Amino acid sequence: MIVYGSVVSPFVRKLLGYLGEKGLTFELKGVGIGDPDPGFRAASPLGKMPAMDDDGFLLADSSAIIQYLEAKHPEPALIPADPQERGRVIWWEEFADTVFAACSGKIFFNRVVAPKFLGREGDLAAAAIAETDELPRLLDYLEGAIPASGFLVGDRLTLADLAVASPLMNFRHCGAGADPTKHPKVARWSAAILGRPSMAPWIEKEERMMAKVLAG
Ligand SMILES: N[C@@H](CCC(=O)N[C@@H](CS)C(=O)NCC(=O)O)C(=O)O
Repeated sequence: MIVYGSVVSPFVRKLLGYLGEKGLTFELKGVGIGDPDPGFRAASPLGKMPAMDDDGFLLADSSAIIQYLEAKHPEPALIPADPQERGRVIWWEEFADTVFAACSGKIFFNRVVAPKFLGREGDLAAAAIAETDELPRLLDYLEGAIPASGFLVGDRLTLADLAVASPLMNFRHCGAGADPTKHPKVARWSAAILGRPSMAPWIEKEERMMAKVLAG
């Protein structure tokens, strides 16, 4: 299986963690925004990452790919069969992929992607508003919702944890990660999820890359 994407995308990071937890082997083919790579363009009609080529079966969108893989490889289940748990996992994935990723995108895109990858100025006012007005209430919500089990749904890892922890890396790259004094549960829970063997090697790679990008 080939996965197209960049390790700094929250949607790609979610998928990489998922693949690691499933124990599936794949090759990550690095592509950037607007990448002309023909394999990527064929797999991703809108040119968005991630996209996948599974032995000729092409699919884009992290959620679509994960639903496909979960049906193909049901064990270990990262989307629970229990109706209530399944509903809550999908709620968290939706939260992560919409409001949370959008907020991280406003900060990460305008402070990092635009100036460092696309060679143009970012909208720093939009980034500042996202950091001061939007992010605190999203983190407050998460802080109040993390159960004692240490997992967002039930008592074991699900897609919910991978999806919601992923954008926190983008906040962290911009110095806006969870502050342990204000959001101690978020800080502890996200460190545990992002430190899992399925995620940690990708995070290390991404941090090395970001250190070079931010220094340049
Ligand atoms: N819902 C999609 C979102 C994918 C997405 O927006 N990816 C961004 C990178 S974080 C992208 O490829 N943007 C390029 C563009 O919009 O042209 C998913 O879950 O995969």
